[in-house]
Amino acid sequence: MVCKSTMEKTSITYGTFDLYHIGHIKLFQRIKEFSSKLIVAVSTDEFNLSKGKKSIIPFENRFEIIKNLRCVDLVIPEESWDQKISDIIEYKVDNFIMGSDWEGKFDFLKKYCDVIYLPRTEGVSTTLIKNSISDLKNIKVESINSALNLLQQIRSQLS
Ligand code: C2G
Repeated sequence: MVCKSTMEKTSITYGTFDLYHIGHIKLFQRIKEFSSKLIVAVSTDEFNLSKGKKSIIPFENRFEIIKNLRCVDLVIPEESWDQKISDIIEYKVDNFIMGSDWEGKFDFLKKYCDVIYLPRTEGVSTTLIKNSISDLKNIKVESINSALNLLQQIRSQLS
């Protein structure tokens, strides 16, 4: 069997990549350190619903963002849990790579290619970003309410 050098290897990774952040780019950059080709499968909105996820950024935009990254060579839609084996065969994938929150979940793919879990980037996630946005919204609502109360107090003192 001809042993490919690192830089001739094709890697694939899957994800939603909603509210694209540094954790996603660091994953892609680390994958490209040992692969010449990076394929990214972006979860469609319909597939996300089956994952119990609703992304803020629609699929078309998430797909376009990832497609325009210098470190990404090909982007494909992820429409089901079951497409990984056929993707690995179709694209002659050497490495299936995911962040460590998926540790062990895709070991069944070891029959088809190397399976690698890379440490997640700590301190950032789409969920954390969503929570920060809703916190900001709440603070804004609270401050508007307190301003209205103050105005009403002033009005009642003036009348
Ligand atoms: N990730 C990371 N560091 C973070 C956040 C995410 O390394 N701080 C990685 C995750 O481990 C995953 C990838 O980025 O490998 C995409 O994460 P999500 O967009 O949350 O994707 P997910 O919902 O996990 O979908 O079939 C696999 C699924 O589609 C994965």
